[in-house]
Parts: sequence; C-alpha cells; structure tokens
Amino acid sequence: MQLCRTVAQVRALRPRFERLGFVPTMGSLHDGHLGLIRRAKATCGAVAVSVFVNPIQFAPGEDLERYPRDLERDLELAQGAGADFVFAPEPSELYPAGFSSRVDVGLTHGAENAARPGHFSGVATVVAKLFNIVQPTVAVFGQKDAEQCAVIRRLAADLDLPVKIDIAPTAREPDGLAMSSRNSYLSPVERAAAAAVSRALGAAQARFHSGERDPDVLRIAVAAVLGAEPLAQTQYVAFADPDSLAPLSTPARRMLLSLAVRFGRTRLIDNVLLDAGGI
Ligand code: PAJ
Repeated sequence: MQLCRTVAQVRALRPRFERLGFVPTMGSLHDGHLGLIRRAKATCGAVAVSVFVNPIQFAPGEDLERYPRDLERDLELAQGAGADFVFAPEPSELYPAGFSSRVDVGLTHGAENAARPGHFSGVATVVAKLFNIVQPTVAVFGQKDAEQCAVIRRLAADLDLPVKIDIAPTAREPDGLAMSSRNSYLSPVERAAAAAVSRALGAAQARFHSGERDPDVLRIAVAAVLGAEPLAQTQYVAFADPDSLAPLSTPARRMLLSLAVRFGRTRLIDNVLLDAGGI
C-alpha cells in the first residue's frame, strides 16, 4: 500500500488503476470506515482512502483541534481492509495561500445544516476537490451521515461529476450505538447512556412498521426514550424527505428520521430511513 502526501503523487499513481473505489475519511478509522473500504474494494478491485481532517467543515468552537489523529494506526487499518493507497495531505496542500472557492449545494432545509451553518459547504468543497484529485469510479459514503449523503448525491448529479455514489448501511456497536470517531470522547457513563439514541430510533421504527405514519406521533415515541435518559440533551429530532431534506409534518410513507443528541461535550448524530415500500 502506498502513502501519498501530495496531489502530484496521486496524479502519478492514478493511471495504474482502471476502476478505482474511493472512501473519503477524516481518519481515526473504525469498523464503520473499514466496512466502506472493503465494500469499495469488492466493487472496483482497487480502493483509495483519504485521511484528512478538513478544517473548513468545522465552525469556530467545534472540535477541529481535539479531533483524534493517528496516521500510523490509520495506515495499518486501511491496509488491512484492502486499501491500495492512502492520500493524507497537509491542510496547506489542499488549501494553499490564495484559496478562496466554495461549493454550495443548497439543500438548506436540513436539520444538520441548520445546526451547523456552513458545514456542508465545507464538506462539498473538499469532496469535490478529492473527486477531482483521485478521479474515482465509485465513491462510498455511510448512511450514518444521511444529510451528508444527500448533499454528495446532489453535488455529483448537479455538477455532472463522473463518479457513482454508493451509500453503505450504518455500522453499529453491539448495543446499537452508531460507530463514530467522536465516540472516543464519551466518558464510560456517557458511553452507556448513548445507547439511548439508537433505542429511540428503534422505538420510532417499530411504530412505523406497525403502521404509524404521523411524524408528530413518532416524535413522541423518540422523545419518550430520550427523555428517560438524564444525560441525553436532545438538539433536534427531524423528519424529512430523504433527498430534498424538506421537513415533513404530515404522514408520509418515506421519511428520514434524524437525531442530534449531546452527552456532556460530545455531540452525536444518528438516523433511520423509514420506508413503507410497497406495503
Ligand atoms: P468521517 O466522519 O471520517 O466519515 C467518513 C465516512 O465514513 C463517511 O462517509 C461516513 O458517513 C462514514 N461512516 C462514519 N461512521 C460510520 C458508520 N458507523 N457506519 C457506516 N459509515 C460510517 O464524513 C466525513 O468523515 C467527512 O465529512 C468527509 C466526507 C471525509 C469530508 O471531509
């Protein structure tokens, strides 16, 4: 497995691969990331991974400085999952002096967009750059970040980017907690309490599957579970169209239910796609 630190190194390596899968990450790799790498490898036969804590998607006061970084460990894990090369640039490589462009996808209705203004423009900008540098055939993203998936799908479609966007299911811990690099911030007590997030989603999902389609009723089921966990500080419970992210307030057969919940200083997000399909 090769390590590229510069755009020029990636450009020199790229012609070696015909089909190339790509998994963009901010490092601190966990089994959720490794599942995406294996999936991209299985689809394309070769896979590139980027490890870059993207400064422009963090607002002042967020966790940019304390975000966990361990490149040696990430390289070992990426290699073990089948990565052919890792692109781990310095910030100055992607954002040299004079850099001033921004990609703005819109989709401003999203609850996460409202909670983190400017975040998705930072994500779309770096992902557009990474796609142009790596030139992947398929790029794999995780359903864990559902709003990010909607933004990336729109970005690729609207700008005619020649890449297929593939979304992989959320990888979870045995108690249901969605895997996340930020889980490492949780104290043992907070970690135990954090299982309430997926339990709350599960409660709404169970109601949905027994025929309840009204977001206001489902919201009560979510609130009952989160309200029973004293350490959980709910930031939002949102029902939205999974593609446009427009909020839903009337019964629907297909809804993205997403949550943001704080445990102490740690902010966790999770979601479930409620889809009645042909039922
Ligand atoms: P990061 O949080 O490192 O996540 C990298 C990829 O892994 C994303 O597609 C994310 O959705 C996916 N992922 C994270 N946890 C997952 C889980 N439990 N199950 C399945 N997939 C999971 O998302 C980012 O980085 C950044 O915003 C990035 C796209 C790299 C742009 O900077």
